[in-house]
Amino acid sequence: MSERTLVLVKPDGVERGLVGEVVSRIERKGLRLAALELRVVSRDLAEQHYAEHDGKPFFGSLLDFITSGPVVALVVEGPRAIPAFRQIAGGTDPVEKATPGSVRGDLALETGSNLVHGSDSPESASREIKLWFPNL
Ligand code: DAT
Ligand code: MG
Repeated sequence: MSERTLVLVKPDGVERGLVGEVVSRIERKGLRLAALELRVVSRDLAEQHYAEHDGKPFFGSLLDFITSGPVVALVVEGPRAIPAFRQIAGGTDPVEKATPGSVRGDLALETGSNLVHGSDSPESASREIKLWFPNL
């Protein structure tokens, strides 16, 4: 059964020219692109996207970071797309938690700038896809 997940190539990934790298890994895994768009992120969208982290010590710097430059937003679909992309992304901390072979494990150094976002559950995916692509 197919499912959909919301993926972001964050501002560090766009700035470093890694959009193709991330899209390539998604496609080579066998997942499909249902939407792809370069977007400037408003403070309001950033706050809604990361609402679950409101109140945490890193919330302010997280919003600053995700609004610091354009992102590429994608809807990715396929069987088990949500965990499949989380595996492609790797763990949140690119050094301690992300395995070699993952985007973060291979290409990122810091938790604050870890290149990609992927929805973490069907509920999150549904909420995030509505937020980023209300017409999809
Ligand atoms: P993930 O992006 O792996 O789903 P998350 O949802 O827990 O991780 O956190 C969202 C983002 O917030 C994460 O990609 C980077 C940042 N972040 C999380 N924990 C952090 C921390 N302890 N210090 C700084 N930034 C953090
Ligand atoms: Mg998360």
